[in-house]
Amino acid sequence: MDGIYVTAGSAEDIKNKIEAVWNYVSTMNLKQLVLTAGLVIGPVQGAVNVLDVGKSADWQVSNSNGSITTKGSFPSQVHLDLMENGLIEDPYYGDNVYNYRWICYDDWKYSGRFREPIDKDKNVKSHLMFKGLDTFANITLCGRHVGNTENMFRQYIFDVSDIVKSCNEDEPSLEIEFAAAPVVANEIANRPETQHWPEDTNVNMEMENVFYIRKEQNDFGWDWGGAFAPSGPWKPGYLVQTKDHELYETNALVDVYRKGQLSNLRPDQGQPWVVNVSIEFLGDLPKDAELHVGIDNLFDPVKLEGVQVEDQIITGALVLNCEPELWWPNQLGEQKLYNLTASIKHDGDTLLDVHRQTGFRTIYLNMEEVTKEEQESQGTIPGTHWHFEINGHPFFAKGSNMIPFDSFWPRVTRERVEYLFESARVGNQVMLRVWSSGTYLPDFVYEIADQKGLLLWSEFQLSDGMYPTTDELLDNLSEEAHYNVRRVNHHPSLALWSGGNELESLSLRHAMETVPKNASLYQAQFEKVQLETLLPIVWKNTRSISFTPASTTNGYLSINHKSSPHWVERYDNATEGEMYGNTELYNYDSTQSFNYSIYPLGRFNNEFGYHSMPSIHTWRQVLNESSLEFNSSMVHAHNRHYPPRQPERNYTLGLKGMGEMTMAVGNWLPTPDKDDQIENFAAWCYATQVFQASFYRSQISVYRRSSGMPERTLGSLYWQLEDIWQGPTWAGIEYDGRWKVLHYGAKDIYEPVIVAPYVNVSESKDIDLYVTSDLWDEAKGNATYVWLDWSGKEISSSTVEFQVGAVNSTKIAHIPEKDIPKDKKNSVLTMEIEVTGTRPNIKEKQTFRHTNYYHPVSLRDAKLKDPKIEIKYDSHSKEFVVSSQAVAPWTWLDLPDGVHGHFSDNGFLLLPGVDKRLSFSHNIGGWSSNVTVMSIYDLSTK
Ligand code: BMA
Repeated sequence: MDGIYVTAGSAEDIKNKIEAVWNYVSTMNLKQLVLTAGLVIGPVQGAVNVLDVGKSADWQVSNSNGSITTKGSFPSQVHLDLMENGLIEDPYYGDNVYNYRWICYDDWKYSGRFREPIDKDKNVKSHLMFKGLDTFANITLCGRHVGNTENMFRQYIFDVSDIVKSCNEDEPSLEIEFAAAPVVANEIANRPETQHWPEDTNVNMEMENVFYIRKEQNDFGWDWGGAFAPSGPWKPGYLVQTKDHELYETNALVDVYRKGQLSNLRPDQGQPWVVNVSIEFLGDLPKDAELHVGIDNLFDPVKLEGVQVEDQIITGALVLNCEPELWWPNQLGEQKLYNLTASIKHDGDTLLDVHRQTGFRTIYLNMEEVTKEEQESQGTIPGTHWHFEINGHPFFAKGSNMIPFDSFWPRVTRERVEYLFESARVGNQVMLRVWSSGTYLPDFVYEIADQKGLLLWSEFQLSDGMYPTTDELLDNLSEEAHYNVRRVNHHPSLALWSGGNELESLSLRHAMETVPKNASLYQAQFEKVQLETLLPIVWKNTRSISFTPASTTNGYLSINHKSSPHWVERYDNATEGEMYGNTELYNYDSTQSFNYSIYPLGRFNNEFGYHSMPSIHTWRQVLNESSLEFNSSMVHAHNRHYPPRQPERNYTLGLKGMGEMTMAVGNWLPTPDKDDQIENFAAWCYATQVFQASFYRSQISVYRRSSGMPERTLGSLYWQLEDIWQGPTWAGIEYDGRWKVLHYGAKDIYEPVIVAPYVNVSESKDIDLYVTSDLWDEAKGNATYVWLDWSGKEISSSTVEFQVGAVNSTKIAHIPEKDIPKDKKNSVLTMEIEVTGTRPNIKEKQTFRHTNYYHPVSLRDAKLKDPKIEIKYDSHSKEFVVSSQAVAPWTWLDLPDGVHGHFSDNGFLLLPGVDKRLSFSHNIGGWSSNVTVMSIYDLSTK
């Protein structure tokens, strides 16, 4: 072969394609590789003339009174441009969240001039296509009004043919004026006709009324991030010019499903696959145009029959007569992806090629009734299920909830998301919930999830509130839903469409309970949005993805695809003795954190958590040394739990949240008391993280064990995977990717087969040991559990053999309280299992190991010994080696400032006499000698 020719569209697209070519080329045994690049700006689809408005003009940003004018970028947001040009510091630094609040209360104008003339030929049709404008934009081209936008989640397309043809400017001007979103939201809220709900139905964070507008809700503040309410062209924009039969793709749906499949109904795995393709386009489609579809390595392009054309959408489907390799999520098999090309053809000419990478899988949210057979064979409590099934297999969904990666989306890079998702993947996570509100994720994020096997439970961007049911808002919402449902449907990682966050379990319930006489009105409003607006859009556009009206629900009473009502929601319509739906837990009374009776038992736990501090290294990114104190006002300024609910400066708002962390440490761990302020601060950060990790591990152990209990729990998604900024939050991964103790702790307790201790303190002090397995076949193993004193001396030891069923748990030992060593303060129970089993979709047997431990009194009260931990770096094996002289709980290797990567393990129990060897995920630099190590013993000097 002497050449590879690649055509690409956006910069992102070009980058992806270059990566793909590079991957391909690197598989070839080449002696020499000559790269030549011809960059063609303009015609990227057929001969269509496409100008990327960001790159074709020099942009300026100015505020409403013209006192600020600076260079702009596109895509971008005002804060980023001001920062780039040195007019402001990083908005995350110190208390800039308050200092820069003026930015979001001003109106901003982005103006640019196309450097080259645009085609004014009378036969040319011109459209401005904006992939995302945040949020209230007034667009002017060549001095003439183009249109307005009011939804950051939608793509807007404007026909500007007439404006372009009559434009007399040599360098045509494009101006986009963004109105201050918080001002607009308040103005809408104050209109006489605006709907309102009982107080506290809608969660107002720092700024109010965000639920009246279609903008990312956490832009107005949330309990883990500041309110910046940015504005600007946050996604690219294009000027698209077509003539004759030239076509340009504006969106495309690819739906892969089993023949006969419908959303929310169990797919029949015996049916052949169907591929449905539906392309939205600009341009005039010739009457007898054809739609062809091919999939690389599966079948050559074939012409589809029965193709339909409606408005600017062409749709056709194909039943496959071959069995492709399936796509499986992380831990459950391989992530096989296929490249699909759909072409619109006419007279033998290709008018448009559409490329999508997709995969073959069914993902089904099972909310069906628990059958008699399931009740009898598994002892499952009657009622309804609430779990996912992949390619016909129920599985335990291990994972977490995701929040936006940054308050400023344009600075989110592919590398950052790749690192984050790789952390989730190696953290043994299978599913991430794309929490609303947030935004709909960009395609590249789904792409990374496809590759890493992370299922993305996705949501419509509605959160913690009731929403207006005016035609205006519902139309706007419908457009947004239609666009996004179709845009991301081809990704095999897409797992669900949920109507939004806590809408039913919190907001609707609150409204109905607060003003009972309006209960049926509120219920009707909820159903208008969820069941009459969003559900039909999902069901009409995709057969492969299930819908649920809210993140936490009791499921449906009935569903019906053929006639209305399509969905009858169960709400609280319960039969005694039955169990339904999914659950959440937030309890900040840390005295109760390890009392299982507060843990909700249900079919799936989709949110639970407690906040902790980020590390001192992360704090250093935004605070000066004098503010590195647990209760400094600057630390408080970054603590949004609980949010101020007013936009003014508030340096004491963190008090309650800080107090909760202080009490949690005080209840369970030695209180840090170092003389040195910085050391003490670092110790506090670590201590809050240890409490957080131990609370989550306790809950995850219980929820996972419940896969083998009558509740048959099949999911645990903790709150939250990652941070949006540097602050005390529920995250397991800090803003720059640094793993907290939680992420290591979750990785361990999300291993496929685990052993864990269970003490139901509300009942007795007896200890039960259980093994829980996610494997899809029965596995066999043996366990050793040993009582030690804290110096590491053995008190007693036992072994046991066991079998554990598929996606199930089994009790392997019961230790009555009388068998716990007398000196409870000086004893720790360690347990270790070795299990032989097979991973799903892998035939070879494998050995799974897991260790865990239990101490009968808290670490605060335990008689810990000085472990005198030592750390060495072995440059031959590229491993860190730690050893101790006593049992060291939560041994923590601390990476210096700025180092990117993670250890193979961390936050573990270190036993004396053992050289624990740890590898590192990335290259190890000169910093290896700056890694420090500590454990709980080191918290207190007394
Ligand atoms: C739940 C979530 C989020 C919130 C988190 C922590 O309510 O859905 O809205 O950030 O708890 O409070």
